[in-house]
Amino acid sequence: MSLSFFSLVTGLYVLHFSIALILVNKEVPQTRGMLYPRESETREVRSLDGIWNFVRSDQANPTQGVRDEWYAKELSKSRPTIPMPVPASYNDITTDNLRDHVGTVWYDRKFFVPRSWAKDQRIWLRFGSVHYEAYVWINGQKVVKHEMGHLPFEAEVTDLLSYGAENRITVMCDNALIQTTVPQGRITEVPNDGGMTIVQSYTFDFFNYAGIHRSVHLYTTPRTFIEEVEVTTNLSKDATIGEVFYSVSVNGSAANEADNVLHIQANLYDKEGVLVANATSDGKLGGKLQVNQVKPWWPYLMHPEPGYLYQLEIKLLATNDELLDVYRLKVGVRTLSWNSQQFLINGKPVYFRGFGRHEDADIRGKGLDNALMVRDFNLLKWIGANAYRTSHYPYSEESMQFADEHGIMIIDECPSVDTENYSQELLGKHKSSLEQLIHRDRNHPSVVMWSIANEPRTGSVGADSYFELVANYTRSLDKTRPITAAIAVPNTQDKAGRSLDIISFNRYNAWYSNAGRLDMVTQNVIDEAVAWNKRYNKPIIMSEYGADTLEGLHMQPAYVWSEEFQTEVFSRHFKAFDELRKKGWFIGEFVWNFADFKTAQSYTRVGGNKKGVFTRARQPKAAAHLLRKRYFALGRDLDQCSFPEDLFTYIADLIS
Ligand code: GCB
Repeated sequence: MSLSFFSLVTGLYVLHFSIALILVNKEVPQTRGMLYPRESETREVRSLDGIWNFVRSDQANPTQGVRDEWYAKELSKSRPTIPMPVPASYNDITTDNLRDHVGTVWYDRKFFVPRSWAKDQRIWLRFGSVHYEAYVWINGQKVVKHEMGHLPFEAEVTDLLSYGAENRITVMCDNALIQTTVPQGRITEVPNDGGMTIVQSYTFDFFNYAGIHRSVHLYTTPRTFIEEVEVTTNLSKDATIGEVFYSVSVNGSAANEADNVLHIQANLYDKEGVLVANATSDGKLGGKLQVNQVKPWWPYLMHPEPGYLYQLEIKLLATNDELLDVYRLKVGVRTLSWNSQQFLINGKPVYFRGFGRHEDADIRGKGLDNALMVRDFNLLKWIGANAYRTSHYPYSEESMQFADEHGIMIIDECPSVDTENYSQELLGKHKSSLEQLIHRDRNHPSVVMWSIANEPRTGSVGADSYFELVANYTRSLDKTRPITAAIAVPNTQDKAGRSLDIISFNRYNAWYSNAGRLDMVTQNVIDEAVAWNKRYNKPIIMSEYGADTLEGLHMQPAYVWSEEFQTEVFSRHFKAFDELRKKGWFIGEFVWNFADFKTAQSYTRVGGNKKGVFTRARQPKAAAHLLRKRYFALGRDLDQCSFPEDLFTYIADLIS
């Protein structure tokens, strides 16, 4: 085994305390491939989801499984295993304290590879995400190592598989967070009743769920295949003609043969399956499709037909027009633009009304759950939201596709949260997290902004150059979307805002400041937003506000933690937002949080963070009904949407 394959675990959890004053802009590794696995006439996809076998390492001995080569045979030969669902966080599945385990855990399962797959093609193993660091073996042979949760990774396994036979996949997952992981944490050794123990701490306010969080797939490609597709779009001034620019990269031997000039046949179909544009590329494998009478992609409630998607079919052809590979993806045609006052979609100013959210649920933790995802989108639409921020890490690819379909705008956040102790190593990983995120999500029309951090310590030493480097790097990867960060330090101390395009700020008036004082919300919100705008002359979003609320607790007059209090806190913010909207540069309001979610144990959290407008079981609290009225009222005021019939409950016939 190479040393680099085991860098984190063999190095143990070294504590880094470097405060670098000089940060250098070094290259970071670039992601290749990783198109979402889709079947086509040239590709097959197989899921490896299901019940896997699971072993936790001894906390005091996280590297034992590596030294003893547990991957060389079935895990059950080394240790007793327990069943573990994939995808899911492992933390809340058992009845013992697996929840608080720190360090490595192991998974394995067997699977069959059909004999037909041995034909002239390539096989890829792809993980939607494993948190935090993953090491993967097939039949005892190392395949891939990946650091960073919430992001996909893959590797070719063609030569490692047995065809027409049983195979074994083994995964070691390490949840340890240190000062140079993204997000950061600390590992300490402290005394307990049994001697000494390892403790994981972190400053961010959500539980550090871990495990194989998203689906695991095997998929096939031809020997020479479409490895990358990048799409950008444009609209004519009168929004009647759309342009879809595509650029394709190919992997495989035929791509390198001088006498074989590969080309692309690109076909664009509308929702009814009618071909609306087609083009044949030159040898550069890129080109443009022109769509007359285009139906642009619009956000929910901004247009009667939101989330309109075309299907782009990419066919890779050899010189003799032999079909080598086919890949299809959905495309929304829209433009984004921004200036010092506004953010516009298809030339129309946008006012964001939405949420900060979490991928979080009882039992499955951060594991992909289609039922939950569909329920959440139903609630988003019920409440009239048009946007959310993927606080505080990238969400599942399936949810990004869903947002495209439903016209929900996404502020796409990388996993950097509470960023501090700026170091060269951290900078490299932070940039890499953005590179992986942009690579994964760049073709989604729903993604309208990149968020490069949540509540970074932007007042501290080094923040200035650190965030300049991170923002410039993000811009170098994608110039079509603006960059923001959700900032919580006072604007007088902030050193990052100058590097952003849009300023987002988080503040908890009447909660963390002046708890209970409903008379100290409206003016404070107005003053702070004005101060941010004055300092940077950029559009401003309030990206978090709210109050913890225990469902069923009622107190009149309003008292902290009651449903009445959350409702009142929201209402006082609405007043501020309406004042701010008149100023022209205030472009959005985001409640914290969509639903209650789990956190680390602390005396400030009763069963987790309760700032949800919905409970963890996705039922509305009283404030949800108020918020719904506001979001639809804004929709009607700004974009002439109609009201749902049940928005107002009948009280009395006031005409008679
Ligand atoms: C914040 C954080 C968020 C927390 C929230 C809270 O500012 O961005 O992650 O959950 O406050 O409720 O404390």
